Amino acid sequence: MGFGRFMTETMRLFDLAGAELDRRFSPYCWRIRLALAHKNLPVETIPWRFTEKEEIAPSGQTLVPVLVDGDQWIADSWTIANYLEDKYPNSPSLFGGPVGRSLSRHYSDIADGLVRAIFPFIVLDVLQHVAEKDRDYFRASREKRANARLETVVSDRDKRLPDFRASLASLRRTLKSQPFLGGDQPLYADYAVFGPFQWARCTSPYVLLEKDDPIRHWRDRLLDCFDGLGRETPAYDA
Ligand SMILES: N[C@@H](CCC(=O)N[C@@H](CS)C(=O)NCC(=O)O)C(=O)O
Repeated sequence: MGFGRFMTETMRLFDLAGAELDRRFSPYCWRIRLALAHKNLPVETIPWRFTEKEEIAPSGQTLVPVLVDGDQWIADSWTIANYLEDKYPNSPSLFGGPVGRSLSRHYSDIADGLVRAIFPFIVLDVLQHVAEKDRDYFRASREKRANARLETVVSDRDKRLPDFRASLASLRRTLKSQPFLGGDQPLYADYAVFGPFQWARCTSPYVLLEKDDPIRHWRDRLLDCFDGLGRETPAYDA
């Protein structure tokens, strides 16, 4: 009885955490942290470790982010972004309209590709930050994925770096002429592409982006958004 029952319950987000509870480093969770802030939706983040599968079992799958809104459990960053856009239409749009939704889908896929491209540079550094109880699982699952020892995966990263940087040319060109992918203000496309760079920043001292790279300046602008939300986690100045 009373006022409380008329108020919407705060949403909860299962958010990947490292050995330190406040090191939040999932590229996919960061998309949603920023998307929620964009929509002015308060959220309680729940630090989650790779092996805590039972905690997110009601979502019917094994990966984070998982958003809990009342009695609904929603998994997968793109599904969550669409859910937020549709469920909260009066909050600022994540996509800038229906056409923007289709274009954002493409940026979400580009961002997934960036996760795969950055993985062989930082995966051994990520291992150093994974919670103790997750380490064996993390190494085994990632070595299976890479079909190689993690030490081998990263061993030639200096040699590969110029090609990786060159592969970012179109992103760099766009961000040289406009502050965000969304234009003057960031949209979901920005948050999606930011995720992999934030993942690297939170886990690895390896300098993926040169100091004067427009992509780096854009990343830093996104770190400043929402009262510096992206800086609320331990990270490297890389
Ligand atoms: N397609 C999913 C991918 C989510 C994903 O891969 N999450 C990782 C954390 S970055 C995870 O939960 N991994 C758990 C595991 O490897 O067991 C999305 O967009 O949300």
